Formats: sequence, structure tokens, C-alpha cells
Amino acid sequence: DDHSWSYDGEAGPEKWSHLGYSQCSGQRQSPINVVTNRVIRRHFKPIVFENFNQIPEEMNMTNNFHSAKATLDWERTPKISSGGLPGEYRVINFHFHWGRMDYRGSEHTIDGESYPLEMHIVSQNTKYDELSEALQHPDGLAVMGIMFEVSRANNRAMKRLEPALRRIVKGGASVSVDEPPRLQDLMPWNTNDFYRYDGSLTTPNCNEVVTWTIFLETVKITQKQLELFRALKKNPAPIGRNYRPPQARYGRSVYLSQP
Ligand code: B30
Ligand code: ZN
Repeated sequence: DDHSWSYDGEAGPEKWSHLGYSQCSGQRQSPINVVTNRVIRRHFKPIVFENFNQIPEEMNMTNNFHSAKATLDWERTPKISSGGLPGEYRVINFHFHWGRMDYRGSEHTIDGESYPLEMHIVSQNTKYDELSEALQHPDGLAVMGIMFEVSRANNRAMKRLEPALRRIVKGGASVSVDEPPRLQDLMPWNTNDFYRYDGSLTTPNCNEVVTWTIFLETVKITQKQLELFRALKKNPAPIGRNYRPPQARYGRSVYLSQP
């Protein structure tokens, strides 16, 4: 899972489409900047979360050279549906995007403002058996984006990831999380207020298959926890930053759902 693309220099985001990832120059790309006075208000039903309050049987944290990614094993697979989603989706992983400084890091921006960390919970439409198949259909994936803010308050769920993050500093490293948190505890309380738009994977091949949900409520993280992400390396340099800049909207609608 080492890559020819990167986040700066000759293989940076502006070059992805020229490196053979032609979909990265499409007209349904992610992330975007959400302009709050241009969003369309729409009352989607609440997103229905199934099995999000479960402790995973197993959680593995991997440094895949471009992010820290958690893969999970469950007794009952967490799923999301309703909430205007075009199907039922099962969670397949979560991972993070960050920067070198607190004023950058998130992929999505709100009125031009970045957050220091953005978590993506990636789900696959249950009508597709394989990820490779889901990546070929416009309703293939649903990703929920969660923004983090630095606070001195202790984030207990994130605390459970700390030992694993310390052990995956090296690119390619993968470890088991001893006491995995509930997915629910990594998420905001209020999941009824969210932005919604049609977009893509934010990394090559940039497949235009993602229904995006960005929650308005943020989650807190300590400075120390944030530094654990910044310490992760590809070989031998730090990953440093792993956010793609906002992409053009090309007339797409961005919805705000608030009950
Ligand atoms: S994101 O949430 O838009 N950042 C994928 C899923 C979600 C996002 C980005 C990518 C994805 O499934 N990519 C294809 C599989 N990847 C595996 C991976 O996640 O680690 C293979 C790859 O990219 O070539 Cu490195
Ligand atoms: Zn992501």
C-alpha cells in the first residue's frame, strides 16, 4: 500500500490527474469548502445508526504511509441508513487527515476555516459485496466526516487509540488496539445536524462514488493526542500533512440538514 502520489511536490494533489489518476480532475471531487450562506436547507430524516454502541471484537491500526487507518472486526457490523442516504451502508474503516500546524489539517473547510484533524468513517453500500465493485458505482460509498478541535478536556475514546498510535510511527506498521473504543464514542453527540453533498474519494483514484456527510458538531482532542498523528512517518520523513485542498464545486448542491 505504498503510493506514487503524495501531498506535496512533484506528485502532489495538483499533479494527481497527470500521474494517471484521471478521475482526480473530475467534476464531483472532494473535499470542498462549505459556504454556509449558500447551503440549501433540507430536512433529511435522521441517519439511522445500527451497532455503533458496540465494543469491536478487534481493531487494527495501520500506518499505510498516507494515514492512520483503523480496520475492525465485529460481532454485529455497524451500519448506517436513512438520513437521505441512497442505500444501506456497512462500516469498513475509519482514518484521519491532519496537518503540521493547528490551523490546517482538515480536508473539508467551512467558510474557508480548517480544523486540525478530520476523521472519516468509511461505509460501503451493502448491495455491493466487494470494495472494488462499490468503487465503480456512484452510490458505492458513504463517508462521514468528523471535525476535531483542540481542547484541554480529556477525550477518553481517543485515549484508547494512543498506545496504538505510538506503535505505528513507522510506515507500514500495523498493531492491534488493546482496548478498542466504541465507534459512537469517537463521534459527536448530535448527528442530526449535517452537511450533505455528492463527492469522491479524497485520495487517488479519486473515484466519484461517495455520498458525503459532514457533522456540524465537532469532537475534542488534546494537543498531545494531535501530536501523535503528526509524529507518524512514511519512510523516513514524517507524513507531515495528508489533506487534499478543497476542490471546485462545479454547480453541485450542498445541503444542510437540521431538524
Ligand atoms: S476518503 O474517506 O475519501 N479519504 C478510500 C476510502 C475513503 C477515502 C479514500 C480512499 C479507499 O477505499 N481507497 C481505495 C483503497 N485503498 C486502500 C487504502 O485506504 O489505503 C487503496 C489505495 O489507497 O490505493 Cu492507500
Ligand atoms: Zn479520508
